[in-house]
Amino acid sequence: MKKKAFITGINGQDGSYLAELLVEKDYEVYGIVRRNSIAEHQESRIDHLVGMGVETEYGDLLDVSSLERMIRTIQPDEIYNIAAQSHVRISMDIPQFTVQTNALGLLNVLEAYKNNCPKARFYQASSSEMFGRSIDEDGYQRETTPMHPTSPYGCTKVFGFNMVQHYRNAYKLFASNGILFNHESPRRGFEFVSRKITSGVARIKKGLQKKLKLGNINSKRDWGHAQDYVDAMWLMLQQNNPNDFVIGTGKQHSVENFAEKAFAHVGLNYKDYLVIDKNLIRPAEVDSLLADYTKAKKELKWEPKISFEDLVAGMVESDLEIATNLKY
Ligand code: G4F
Repeated sequence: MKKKAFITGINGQDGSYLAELLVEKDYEVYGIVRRNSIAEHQESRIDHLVGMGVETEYGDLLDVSSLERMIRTIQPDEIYNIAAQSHVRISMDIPQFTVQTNALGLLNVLEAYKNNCPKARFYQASSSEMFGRSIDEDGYQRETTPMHPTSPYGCTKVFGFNMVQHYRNAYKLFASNGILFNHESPRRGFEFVSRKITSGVARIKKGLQKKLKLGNINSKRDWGHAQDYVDAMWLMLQQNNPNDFVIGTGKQHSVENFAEKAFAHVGLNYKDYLVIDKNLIRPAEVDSLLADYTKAKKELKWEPKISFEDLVAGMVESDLEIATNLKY
């Protein structure tokens, strides 16, 4: 019999790559999509999976009855909770919505899981944002690094992380946390810095934009490719026991370096186009994220395959194609 997976956030960057991976592995894939009054492009990342064993329904992490009904009727073997208000800066503007969606929403999914299919395996999208400014002496963050979140988003992710551990321990559920560091792709939302840069570079190259406005270009991130990271999510649920894993590349670049590489890819000097906009600087910032993914490497046999250079180049190329077809 085919395995069944239930994904919240299936139409996002990670959800769409994960759905592709699971289709490839011959799963039946089910997902919920939040209804939006502007229906266009809602499912653009997963359009190509229609008719390939992927089914979606309208739902919401805050709509307990539909969550319960879907999980009860589908009886999934694996549940991936990826949906969230995932933008750190925006979580400072809409903290209550962020807490309801990310914290109470996760709790709703956990409860639906515990009450309706406790034999399933559960993945929670935890985040390196949980560490905040906390760094081990050697400059890395790992599973044992203390968590001191510096944003409402980070706080909700710490809540979710602890809840998953609590449900695992109290109810003996197979529930695991993936502590994922920043991961990007051509499917990344335009409001995150990587995509803002690569779409800006493409538009500037095509004469559609003159300047690129950014906030803090000194912060450093450990950027990987989302496609590599969904492999790690799946691997976590194939282990003998539930556990928590840091997923990253172990390499770090500044925002400035990302911009430099992206502009250089199209033969431009970033210094000629970059403008610092003080309004884009966050009230609180995470300066440095760098993953020690030794545990994942050892236990999951997972390693990132796509380099930073290929990630940036691939995103710029994809955005050049979009800019050429004027699909903005
Ligand atoms: O791309 P960002 O918005 O990602 P951020 O805040 O690191 O969060 C991402 O990674 C987390 C993992 O640690 C996830 F949990 C989270 O869901 C999300 O995927 O910003 C990256 C850096 C920040 O330091 C920010 O201040 O870029 C800086 N930045 C500078 N100018 C900007 C901009 N960020 C954005 N979004 N827009 C700018 O104009």
